[in-house]
Amino acid sequence: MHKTLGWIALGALSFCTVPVMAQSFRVQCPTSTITHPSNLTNTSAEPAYNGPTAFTTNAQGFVTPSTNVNGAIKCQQISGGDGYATMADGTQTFMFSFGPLSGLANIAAGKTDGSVDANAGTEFPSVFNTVHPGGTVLPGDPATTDGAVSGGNGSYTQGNGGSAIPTFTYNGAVGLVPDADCVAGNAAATAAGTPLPCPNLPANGLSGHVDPRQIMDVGVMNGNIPAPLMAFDEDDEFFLTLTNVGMIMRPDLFEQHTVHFHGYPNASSFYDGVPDASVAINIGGSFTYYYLAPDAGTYFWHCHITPPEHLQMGMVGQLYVRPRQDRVPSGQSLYTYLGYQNGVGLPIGTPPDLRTACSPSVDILCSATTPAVNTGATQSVYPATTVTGKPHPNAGHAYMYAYNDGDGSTQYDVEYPIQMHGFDPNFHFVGMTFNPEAFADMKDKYFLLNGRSYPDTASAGPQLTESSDGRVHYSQPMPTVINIPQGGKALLRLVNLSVSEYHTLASLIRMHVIGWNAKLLRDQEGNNTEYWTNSITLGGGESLDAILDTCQNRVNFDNCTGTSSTGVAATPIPTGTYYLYTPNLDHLSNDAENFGGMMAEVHVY
Ligand SMILES: [Cu+2]
Repeated sequence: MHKTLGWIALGALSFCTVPVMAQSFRVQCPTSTITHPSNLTNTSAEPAYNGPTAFTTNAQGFVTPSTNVNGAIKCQQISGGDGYATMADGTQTFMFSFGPLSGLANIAAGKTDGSVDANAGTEFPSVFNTVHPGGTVLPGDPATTDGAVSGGNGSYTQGNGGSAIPTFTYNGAVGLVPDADCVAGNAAATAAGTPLPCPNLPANGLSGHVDPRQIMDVGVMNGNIPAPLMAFDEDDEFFLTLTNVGMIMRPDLFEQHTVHFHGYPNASSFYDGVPDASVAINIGGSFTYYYLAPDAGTYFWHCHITPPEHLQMGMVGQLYVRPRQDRVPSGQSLYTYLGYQNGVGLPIGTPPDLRTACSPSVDILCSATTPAVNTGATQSVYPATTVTGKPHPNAGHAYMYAYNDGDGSTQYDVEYPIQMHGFDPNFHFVGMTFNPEAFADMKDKYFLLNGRSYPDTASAGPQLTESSDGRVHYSQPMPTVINIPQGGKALLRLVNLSVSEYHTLASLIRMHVIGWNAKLLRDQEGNNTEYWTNSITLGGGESLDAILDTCQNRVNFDNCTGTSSTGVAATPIPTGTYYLYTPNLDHLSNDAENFGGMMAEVHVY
């Protein structure tokens, strides 16, 4: 009797449990949200900043924007899994790693450095939500390898200087396809006059449904170091889909992965990526993280599963938010237009924006206080040529800044995200070969800038690695060749993501340090606390913004002309190759080679 009851109870339980739901890959990139309603703004373009967003309370009692919607929607898809990278001594190293699943053509084209369109895999919905054209260029392999187009895996060159790298243009979400079942079901129901099985399906059939075959074709062994760059703008909403494709070299492991935006003002702690406090992503599943972008600055991100292991193995990436000040209309005052000064200045008659009306008397947590002095700096566009007649790489583009400085002090001509990093090849070897890994024994032997050591840092374009699947992958897409037009300024967005080491970088061109840990260096009185130095040192988990200024005795923030009050003329430094390098000599090596390591070329042209 007792036994029978038990079986009945078990049977009842089995009715109560939810059906076994297979995990599946999905992707999410809305074209309209409450914050960015498509009837009020083009969500696929960054609008000029014309004052703070005005809000109204809708019929349901929610606060919604009514006019002046700022920012846009950005989307990105990444894989979590494994892969290989090539070190400067020729060694191929196994990694646990993230790889790109959007913006692949941009990344292959080298749009990961100082260019204004260096958005890498971060895309507007209009780009992200496009279906691969298919045809002869199949959606899988060509996106990350040259095998399927060039007809073989033997013909490729390191860097993008060779002709063997195929041309492809697809920057959308890998795997995104119309939901065929829903499309067919709706068509049949419409013909039969019965209720639609998928009533909310858009006309194009896209509902976040993906073809898992395409995801796996591209995502497996797709590892990049650094992990995919994420770059978006203050006021944006960011939808980031992580797709865990598993680690094909470690079938014994069922590692989850997460995305943790380090030091970032998250929309919700649910998206923080700390697995014991929020959610982690299993193999075979996708998850879309959601972020707002309230504060400009240089951040970074990493996986938060067993951090010493997954970070050491390569799951570390770069992240930055461009400031609202970039979008001030040309000719307007940087000091007044953003609504600093509690409503004085700015778009006529509008109240200050509470995010940027940074009055120390009312808000001591604001990220960029109003400058103490109105320098009269105004927004403009980069000229066609520099003072020495060199073509400006961003000619015609609006001036860009690291922060909402109000005085132009963080303006730059080109920007380079640089990850300072290193790893222990022994740890990576045992990570591939099923041996127990001793965290305490970690000792870095390779020292990297953006996943490469010298001389590989100096080769332009993405670097490729042939992995154990016999295919060629873009393993290290970001070069660290810093090209500065003579008299101009390069913003270095520096982060140290090493698990085990402090790192120091030195430069003969003075570094103007203007931000630290995603905060403008300025006191509460509005005085700049920036400084000039020839070397910076960061611990693991720190970021720093330094401007390499190729103008000596600079007077004007936006060109290398003029004379100081003491009669010293601003003068561009000579053209030539300079170096950004570590003065720690044991970090100027590639494992057993006693040269290489953490060094990059700075080309002043
Ligand atoms: Cu991980």
